[in-house]
Amino acid sequence: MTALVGVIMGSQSDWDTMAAAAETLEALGVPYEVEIVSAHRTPDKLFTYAESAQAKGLEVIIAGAGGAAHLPGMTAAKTALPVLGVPVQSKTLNGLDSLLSIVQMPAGIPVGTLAIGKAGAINAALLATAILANKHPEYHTRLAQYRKNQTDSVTATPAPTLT
Ligand code: RP5
Repeated sequence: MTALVGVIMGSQSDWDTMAAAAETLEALGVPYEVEIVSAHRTPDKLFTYAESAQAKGLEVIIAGAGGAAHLPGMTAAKTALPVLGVPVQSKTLNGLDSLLSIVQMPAGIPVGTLAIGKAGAINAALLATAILANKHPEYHTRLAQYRKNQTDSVTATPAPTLT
């Protein structure tokens, strides 16, 4: 099945975080592809990826990066597709560097920026699916089921022995 969501990341070291986005898309039955695309180490690949994304059928791109996290912004600069940015939690500055690098885009080139780390990766996948649902209504149903499962999994008390 043709991928609708492209999940890209700046480095192999981002996979631990970005796998959460892939797993969430998997759970929702959204076709996706995964690739390492670095704004700094493979800049030409980034341009090619972003420029060809729409033509090959992608409808949303999730881009995760850490530190000087230029991948989401540069991807957004080279495609009109919606780009969701996930700030990866960096070792040195705990992801604040990643967050600020991604969120502070100049007016005119938007990146939808999520929370730092796995929560952001999961929410990027959910938001990507909600964007897809505007065109593919079956994803509305899957998102509703996801939320129902989540609600059902919340226990009434913090420990089974408490009532
Ligand atoms: C960024 O630099 C990547 O997104 C990654 O989060 C960070 C560190 O990369 P590695 O040195 O671990 O490959 O480009």
